[in-house]
Amino acid sequence: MSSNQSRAMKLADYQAPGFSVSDIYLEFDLQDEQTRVTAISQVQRVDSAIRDLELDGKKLILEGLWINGTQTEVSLTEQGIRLTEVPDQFELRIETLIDPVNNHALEGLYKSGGAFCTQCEAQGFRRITYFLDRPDVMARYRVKVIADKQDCPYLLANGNLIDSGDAEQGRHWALWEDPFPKPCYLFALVAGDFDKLEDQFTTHSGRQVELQLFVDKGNVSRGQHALDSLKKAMAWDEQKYGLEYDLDIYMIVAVDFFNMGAMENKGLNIFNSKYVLADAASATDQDYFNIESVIAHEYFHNWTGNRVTCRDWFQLSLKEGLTVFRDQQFSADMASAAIVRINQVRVMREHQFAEDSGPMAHPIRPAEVMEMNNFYSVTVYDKGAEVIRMLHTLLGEQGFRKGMDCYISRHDGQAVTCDDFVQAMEDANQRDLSLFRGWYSQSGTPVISVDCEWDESTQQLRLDLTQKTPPTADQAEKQPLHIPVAIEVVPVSGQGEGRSEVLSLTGQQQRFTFENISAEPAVALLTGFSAPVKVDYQSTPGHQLAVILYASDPVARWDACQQLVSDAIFTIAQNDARTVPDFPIELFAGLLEQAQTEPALIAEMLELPSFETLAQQRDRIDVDALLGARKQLKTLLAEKFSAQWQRLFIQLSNPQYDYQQQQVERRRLSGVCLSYLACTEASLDILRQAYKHSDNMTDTLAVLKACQAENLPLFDELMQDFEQRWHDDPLVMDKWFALHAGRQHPGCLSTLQLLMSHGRYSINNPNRVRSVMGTFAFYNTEGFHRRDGSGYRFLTDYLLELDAVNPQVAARLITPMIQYAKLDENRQQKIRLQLLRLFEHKSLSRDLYEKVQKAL
Ligand code: 0A1
Ligand code: ZN
Repeated sequence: MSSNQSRAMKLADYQAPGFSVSDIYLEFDLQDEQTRVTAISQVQRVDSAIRDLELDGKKLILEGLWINGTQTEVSLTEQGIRLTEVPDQFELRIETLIDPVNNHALEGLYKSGGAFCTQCEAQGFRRITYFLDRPDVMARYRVKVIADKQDCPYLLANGNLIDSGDAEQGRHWALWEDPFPKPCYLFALVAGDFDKLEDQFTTHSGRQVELQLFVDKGNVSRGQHALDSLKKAMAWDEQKYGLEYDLDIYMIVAVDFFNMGAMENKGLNIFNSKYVLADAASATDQDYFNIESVIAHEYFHNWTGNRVTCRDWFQLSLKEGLTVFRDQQFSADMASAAIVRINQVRVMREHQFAEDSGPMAHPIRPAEVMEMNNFYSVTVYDKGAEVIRMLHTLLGEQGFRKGMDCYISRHDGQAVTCDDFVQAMEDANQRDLSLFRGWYSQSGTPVISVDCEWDESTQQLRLDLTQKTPPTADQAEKQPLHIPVAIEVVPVSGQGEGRSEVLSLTGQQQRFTFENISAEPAVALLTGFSAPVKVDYQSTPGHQLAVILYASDPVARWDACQQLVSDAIFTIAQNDARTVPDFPIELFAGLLEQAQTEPALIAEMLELPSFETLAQQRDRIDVDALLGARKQLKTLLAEKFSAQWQRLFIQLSNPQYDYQQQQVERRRLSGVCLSYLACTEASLDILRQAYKHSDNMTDTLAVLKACQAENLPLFDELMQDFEQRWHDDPLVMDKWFALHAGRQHPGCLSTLQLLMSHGRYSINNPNRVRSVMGTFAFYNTEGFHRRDGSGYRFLTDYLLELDAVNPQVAARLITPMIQYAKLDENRQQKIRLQLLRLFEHKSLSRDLYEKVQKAL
């Protein structure tokens, strides 16, 4: 173990800070390799028993430290520095030097393109100055930024601009003040040259807010959608939650080098340019959707995260689960609620269930953390949002709003815990949520087994539900949870009324009885995906068909479809690809007939479940058989209905591109048609024409994806054309990289090598790395899981290189390789070999070390 790899921190060991910082003045003299940071803090002792002040710091050169004006010696600690026997109240001045240009980890202060920018969540502030780098220390900030006037005409920080001026040697400065006390993870600074889009928003109470969006020069025309999204989000939060923006200015800066999606720094959001820039030619409908959702997410953090923040990082889901839930509600209101929900269910089943069943399993409020960056996870974010959604289901729309009002008014300006949130929900609704609290401390995916019987003579329907959470890597013992199980009962004949209800499953086993069910019922369980659980229910194809046809809940209809098709795929896989059951064919015939009436939902129903979703349905999988079976069914459905796919595709053509719901739905369905058409012989001309006549990135990409998935020779031809057109546009080139990296063919490892030597590739840029290696590891199932283990070796070689540059991104990329428990013994062994190589590497980062060590 190297010095990078320290012990895990435990939630149970939390101690309130011994000191507070009421105010801090920061001065940045920005220079590429030697930026001088002066920090002057007003420090107060809050716990008289704590005599020494320990400050966090990383990769800093300490130039000097003064207590009340007297230069003072410090001792070094593992985490930073210690000041012994400090006064009860004092002014602390610290001068440090940092090196932004050589900071490729993209935490703290770094240069992205030509601009200086910061990323401080979770523990990046300690790379800027020595400080109490923890979210329960909240201070008021004043920040002076000094830089070269020509290189950095814009000097930005949190809050309001209060003064600015020129300095010597072609430099200038700006002074910013943020009136709201905040933890240091919300600090931000940007200095650079940009194009600026401006707008205004008048809040509910009549205050004018300046909106400013900064993008790379020449990109103004691609910023409008982001700005429009921001205004929608601001209006929505007022209307839905009564929450108004609180500063006079809201700034968003788009940068090309960013580890994550975006960051909610107070008044100065910093975004990965991928979640800002869009126009019809270069962005897909999905990009437009994502931009709206991420812009909203960061904006919503202003209340759920910034005004009310987290006491410690174990409480991350307090802000993230809640804010994801809020952005999901927003997206559902802006687009099609059903489709938005279906895609969230996919994320849960493909990624979160996989995390739960792997070595990194953790509750939404982890109890133990080695490297905090590893806990920005699908569990904390997406399962966290599902837990909030369950509260919403249990308390109802109004009850949830009452709870939110109580939470915000009670804790405004504080750093609090997940328990405080649940307490507010309880108090506002006079409800006992003690059993529900288990969702915060227990990891794993509960399985609900269903035994269902309808008695024609008594007209009774009996449902016996049993819940069981299998043990996870982090926890052997599991308790029953409070699970809202939404169900819909529909008559199998389609004649007569259906019935919807939310059952409260609280015990390990519980019986529910329904009276007056006069006709044979089909039961849809977990409608709307009412809880993040798996359901084990042996329904019949006939009943599944009834749900698809007659249920009112679109998610249940889609789900029944997926189940039916999954069953068929597993049957084919088991039969060694001989017989294909009839029911998917009957199902598709019906769906294709109705396709025009509800294009969006039918498109989702026609999409076969992904390999990852299928994998989560079994304890053990045979990769090759499953891939083969999925492919076989796809080809069969493509050929069987080739005339229908073709007809439908032609009917779906759109007029000129607009990001507008009806068009989006038609394009989605038309893309699905193409994906089937590409499996048929007569498709070449259609694909070529579709590529040629496309006026937007969504349709273009649909053609390329279809060709890629079927490995058509046309793929290379079109990709060359695409590259020629877009080689100067990094975000579009990411799509090109990803298409190549995801292609399943025998030469895929040499393709990867070529891609990484491409002039537009750089290991320093996380977007490029994700588009090539991320796509390969997560989605090129065939290539990554090659039987000889060469895919695993390839990833490992790369991780060793990447870890030295950007450990955060490296630790994300390793995910598919640590989730190996379902694979066959041969593949498991090959993976372990590679994990051992990593484990034995001398200077492995703490990020990778935590994951590798857990996986071994
Ligand atoms: N709070 C941000 C996500 C984020 C987290 C960590 C980062 O750097 C290590 C950057 C962004 C959000 O939820 O959007
Ligand atoms: Zn967030």
